[in-house]
Amino acid sequence: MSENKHVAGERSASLFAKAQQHIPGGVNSPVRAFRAVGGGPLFIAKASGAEITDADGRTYIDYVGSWGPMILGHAHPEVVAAIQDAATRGTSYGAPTELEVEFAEEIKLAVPSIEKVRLVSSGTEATMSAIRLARGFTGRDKIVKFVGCYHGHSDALLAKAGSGIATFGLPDCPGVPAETVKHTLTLPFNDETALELLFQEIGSELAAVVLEPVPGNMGCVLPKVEFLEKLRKLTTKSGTLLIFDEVITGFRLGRGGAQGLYNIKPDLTCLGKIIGGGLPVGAFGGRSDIMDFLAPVGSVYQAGTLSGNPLAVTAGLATLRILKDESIYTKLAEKTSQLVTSTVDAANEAGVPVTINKIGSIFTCFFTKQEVTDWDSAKTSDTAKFGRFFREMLRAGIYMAPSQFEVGFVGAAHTDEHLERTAIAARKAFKAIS
Ligand code: KE4
Repeated sequence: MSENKHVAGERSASLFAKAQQHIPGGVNSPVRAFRAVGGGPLFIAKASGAEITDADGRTYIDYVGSWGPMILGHAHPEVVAAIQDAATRGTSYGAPTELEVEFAEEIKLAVPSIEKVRLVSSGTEATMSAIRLARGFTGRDKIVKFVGCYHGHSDALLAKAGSGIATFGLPDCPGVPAETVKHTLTLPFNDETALELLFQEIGSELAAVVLEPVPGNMGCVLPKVEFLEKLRKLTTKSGTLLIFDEVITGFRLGRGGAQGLYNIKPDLTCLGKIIGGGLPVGAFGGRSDIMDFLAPVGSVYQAGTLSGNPLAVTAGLATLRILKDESIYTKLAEKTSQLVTSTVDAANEAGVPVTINKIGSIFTCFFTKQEVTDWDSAKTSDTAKFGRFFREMLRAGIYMAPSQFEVGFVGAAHTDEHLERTAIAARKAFKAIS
């Protein structure tokens, strides 16, 4: 009997039908439409702690956390109070504020490679600006990214691998002119040989290499330490800037992010998600000699009406200040290990082959028995089986990322009771799809 893929309630379903008349696909960001997992999306009415409630009044344990920002849980009392208080003093001035100085100092304190930082309003803006800055600073055009890494939707980064490693990038979607991506080269992640070959060939022509040091956008993939170390060595030698896109990992894998964990110092770092505390904030920062190429000091132009918005910075600042208690990260890692162990046990009990990658409080359950170390191995996952698992978990009140190639997030508000309920749901879900 074919499964009814729709899990969402009537109110979500009717809102989705209405939304599609006004908004492309009924959503303001594609992944939210549930197209990778089938059925229609839940329309969320409210959230608190580790739980979200949909338009039909059903509550779920949330492992998406707004795709990473909600590390402290939804509607954290201190963050909400700070926003409410700030709002009484106006919501935007378009002028510098003391808050932005305090925020910059907090970021620099946590991420020592950042000597100067510029705020923007999204991760996309952060990476797009960092690429322009790297090109302006080096006077070079070519950049390198890695297959399976996503850095937001700016044109130069919407490139897919050309045939062979040293050929020009190809547009990854319509609307991106070939000229815009012809300087974007794409390599396989975790592949030192490919890296060495490219740098031998054209290292001196490369403005920057940008990567997610711990990729989350092909699902959670762990870097080989020697790959990161080789990358740092080759970029330093060739005068190429190393850009860490830590939009997911920044303040997620610890206050120092992935660079703190792996002890690699990039030239520029991009941040987002957590630093906004749930409001729109992105940032890019790094060496002063590079950052001072930015207008108005230097001539690389970059700007933004709501950059450093006082309300968003207030939410971010409140969040970062709470995260100064680094015991939070130890507890997050413990909870994540507990969740992963129970998931593996459930899968084994049902005889469903899975590979789970985790680090800190992010994880992905790949529906493949292969080790997942890059995009080629990630895409061996059975996405249809993942979709069935996703819907079984949703029916059981567990809200996971609606794509096999995303990460799940454990937050400070997830309790042992949440983890136990999730383990019970997983045991039933794996049995149902086995
Ligand atoms: P935003 O422009 O969405 O704030 O950030 C883009 C971005 C940059 N770098 C990394 C490593 C990212 O993961 C992202 C955005 N992440 C996606 C999901 N993995 C956000 C969800 C969405 O696109 O709706």
